[in-house]
Amino acid sequence: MSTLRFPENFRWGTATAAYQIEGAAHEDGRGPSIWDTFSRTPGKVYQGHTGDVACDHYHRYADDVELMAGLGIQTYRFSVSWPRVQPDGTGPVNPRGLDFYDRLVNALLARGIDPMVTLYHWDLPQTLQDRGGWAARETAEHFAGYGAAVHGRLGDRVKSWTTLNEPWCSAYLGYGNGVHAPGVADPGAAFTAVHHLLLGHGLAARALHAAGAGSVGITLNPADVRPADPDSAADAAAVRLVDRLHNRIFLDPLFRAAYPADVLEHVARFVPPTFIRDGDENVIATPIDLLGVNYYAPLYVAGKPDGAGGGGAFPGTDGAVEFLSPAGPLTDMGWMIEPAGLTRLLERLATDYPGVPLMITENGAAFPDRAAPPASLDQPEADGVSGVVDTDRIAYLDGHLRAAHEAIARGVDLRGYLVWSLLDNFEWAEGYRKRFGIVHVDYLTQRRSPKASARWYQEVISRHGL
Ligand code: PNW
Repeated sequence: MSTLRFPENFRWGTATAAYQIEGAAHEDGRGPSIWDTFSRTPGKVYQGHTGDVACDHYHRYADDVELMAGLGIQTYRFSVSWPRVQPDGTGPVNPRGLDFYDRLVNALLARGIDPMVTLYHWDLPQTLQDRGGWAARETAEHFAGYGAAVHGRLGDRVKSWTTLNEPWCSAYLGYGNGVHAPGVADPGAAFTAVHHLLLGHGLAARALHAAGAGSVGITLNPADVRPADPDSAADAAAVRLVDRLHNRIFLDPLFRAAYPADVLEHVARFVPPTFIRDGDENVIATPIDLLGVNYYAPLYVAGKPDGAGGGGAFPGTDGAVEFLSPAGPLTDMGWMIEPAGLTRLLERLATDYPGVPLMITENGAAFPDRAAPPASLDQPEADGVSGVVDTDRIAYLDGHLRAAHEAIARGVDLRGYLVWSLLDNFEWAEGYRKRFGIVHVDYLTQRRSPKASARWYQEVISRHGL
């Protein structure tokens, strides 16, 4: 008997992203993306790993859909590769690229799995980067055109649309500290990119709604920012600064149609905010149907009035803020495990930005493979089990689902939960060495084997609770 049941319409699923799983980087007319360029640049990605082959999902999508169906997955969140659909990011559409997503969507629907399309999960066409990327305003306009083209092909079957995944990462890691593609390290470019990403979201949301899209949303990675010392005024100031640059710079224009004055002041220290034009904020605030929340870990910060802080990915926090080293048991990414942060974050979003339903569009953990103890002689290993007994991942997912349930109990309108990720995959700058999958991938053979967590999740779904 389950003790924690979820609301009737609550959806269970998994998530992936195009560059992390598809491979087939040179097939069927796909153009290069900034991640192709970045991963080929020596020193940018662990051991020079690239997404050239990845999980070969482009050729194995049918098996992957069967795998999901077997696990009882209800919603599958995947992203469309912009340079597959529009090799130069603008201009002619490549029908063979769209054909792939057409096949994938049909396979999902045939197995009763709801497709949830993300239009942009970081693989910007290289041609657009050569013209300035997200630091250039025209990219926002091209994005809306691309989104309309994808909807034109899939919109008769796909009801659920997400414009961007984690613009925080695109802007701050891509243009601020250069840890992600395109590898630019320029504070002004980072803030300009924030605005053009949001503008692109708003223009695409309008285009999708005008074309009759069922549900349109955006996925953010808002942070649960905590003070190192709850009694310290300096730490409280650091929380406000990080909250401003991590959360409110995205959430306020999206849901209140205006950048906060303190955000604008901060941005103006690096770049004149003339790239924000009259009317932009209204475009960005185009009403949406869903806010996707990706949550992995909280952020603990301390204020350093003496300027001795280490700073972080945010331009202008250098010196003033110390990002604390995570404490307690950590995941393989070195990230903290604190499910209560998810409850706090969901409650805060529901309170400060009411009226938009929430969905956890990513939650999960990287852990190194741990093999099962050798099967005893009278108990052979169950069929189709990888031998990876990831009790650490099960504990992580279980804890965060309880935290999500707690948020629902406190009144948060939470519509579903998607595990990151279905498969072990290309973990960006970390390459293939970090494994987030509930299904193990052997990259030599491309063999997929469900881990213990996949079986556990299958049961959670069938019980509709814990
Ligand atoms: C998210 N950080 O990325 C992405 O949406 C996924 O593609 C990714 O695989 C997953 O989380 C796990 O990392 C992030 O450095 C990558 O703060 C890096 C950071 C945050 C999110």
